[in-house]
Amino acid sequence: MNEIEGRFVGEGRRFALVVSRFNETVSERLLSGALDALRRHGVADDAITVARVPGAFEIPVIAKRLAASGRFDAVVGLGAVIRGATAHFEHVANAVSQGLLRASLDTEVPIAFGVLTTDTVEQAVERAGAKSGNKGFEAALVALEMADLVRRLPAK
Ligand code: INI
Repeated sequence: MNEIEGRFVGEGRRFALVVSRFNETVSERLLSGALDALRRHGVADDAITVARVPGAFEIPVIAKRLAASGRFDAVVGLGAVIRGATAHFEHVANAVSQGLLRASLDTEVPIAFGVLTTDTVEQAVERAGAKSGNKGFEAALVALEMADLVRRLPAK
């Protein structure tokens, strides 16, 4: 049996993080969590690029462009879409999740989904390091694992 699984290897790897400014307090905490995860696993600071976009809706186009550049092993989208704050919650939440999936499939570069979709600001804060972990940290771990997994796959 041949099992393939990615490890959390950061040395020599390059990552791009796309962060939305909307709900900035939460997004910045997600970014801190993601940077913490990458640094703890040996990713060098000069191997990390952070791109900021206005809102979560804008994350996919920039994530796709960065992924397509060939300069990154994986990309992470970070943001918070909060139902209480918008009537078009469903549209923004669907757009960012579908957009990131498509960008990842189109480029074949792993793109981790570090976007919170919650009913309230309190729930978002809880998931951004306050009470229920940090989704930014978790998404960066996924990016590390997927980047390593891709390298272990057979060549096309
Ligand atoms: N963008 C977010 O990142 N989170 C939100 O909760 C949100 N709300 O509430 O509307 C939001 N809207 C802006 C959207 O992402 C776009 O920036 C905007 O529609 C312009 O394209």
